[in-house]
Amino acid sequence: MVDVSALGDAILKGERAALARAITLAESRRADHREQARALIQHLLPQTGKAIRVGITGVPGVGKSTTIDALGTYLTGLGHKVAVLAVDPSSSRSGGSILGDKTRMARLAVDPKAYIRPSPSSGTLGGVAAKTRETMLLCEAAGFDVILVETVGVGQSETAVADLTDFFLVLMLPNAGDELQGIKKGIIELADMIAVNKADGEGATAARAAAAQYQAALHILAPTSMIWSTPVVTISGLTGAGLDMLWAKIEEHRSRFEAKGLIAERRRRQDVKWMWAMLEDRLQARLRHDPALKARIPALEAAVGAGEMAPTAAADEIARALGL
Ligand SMILES: Nc1nc2c(ncn2[C@@H]2O[C@H](COP(=O)(O)OP(=O)(O)O)[C@@H](O)[C@H]2O)c(=O)[nH]1
Ligand SMILES: [Mg+2]
Repeated sequence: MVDVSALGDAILKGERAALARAITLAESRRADHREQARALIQHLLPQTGKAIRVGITGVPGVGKSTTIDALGTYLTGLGHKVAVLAVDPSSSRSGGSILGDKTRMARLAVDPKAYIRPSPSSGTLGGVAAKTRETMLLCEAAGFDVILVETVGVGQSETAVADLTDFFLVLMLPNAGDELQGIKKGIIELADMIAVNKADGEGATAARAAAAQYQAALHILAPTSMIWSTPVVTISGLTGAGLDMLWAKIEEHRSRFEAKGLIAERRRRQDVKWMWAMLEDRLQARLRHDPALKARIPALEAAVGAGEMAPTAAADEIARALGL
């Protein structure tokens, strides 16, 4: 049994081992561990929420890890404490997470002011994102004031990460011709900023051309906001060029939105979404794991499928079994 208040105090003091232990509890498959993690997070809740939460996405190879390493190092140099988390719903299948190779984050991995945590490996995107959200809160309690959440463009993971963060950064490759084809309208709408990476050496000219094209595409696709129009910048994660400008933009967004209370509003909206997402996850888990239901559902499904039972009647029976 974990002493929640002792563990909480150790986290608030910034003890790494305590933070790692708490995150392990939150990620555990055991219900009693997760219950303890929840109690701990509830206990620490007043000390959370003070970080800038930034989501970062882009196709594999665009340079997310390289950029996070450079950006994170730049930020710890400014005195920030930086936590790097990941949402990678494929990690349980592939056996490795997108943060698995710390070689791409060689500087940050040994930086005492940074903390890198790979994606939890669990079945559902909802489950992975919920755990990452708890990890984020624990990192905030431990004093990390910048949270970078990396995700790859698979399924709905971008939406999940946008729902975790205050600012959503989309990295793009310079060869815009192909890339523009691949732009999903939804991603552009989620983006608070687009950064064309690899704007160095031979790639610099192509990156600038791509940025101009994305800028034009944004005029057509992006929703207009009174206080923010999605900037398009060029960066090099490799050389670090443009990362100071990129961070300045993120801070500008932060101060503009904060002044109007819009960061707090975005987070409250996210919290309500999370409440429902977690409830749906638990209902789904009940549906899948309740022994009586598990035994009964195939027969109900078959009966409805064969036209022998009305869908309403079957839904009623399942709802009754769930106590609804
Ligand atoms: N020239 C150049 N190469 C880069 C840059 N950023 C990343 N790369 C290279 O692109 C490849 C993929 O980078 P990585 O950070 O692993 O991409 P990720 O899959 O998005 O995390 C690696 O070979 C990097 O060295 C950059 O800014 N400029
Ligand atoms: Mg990577």
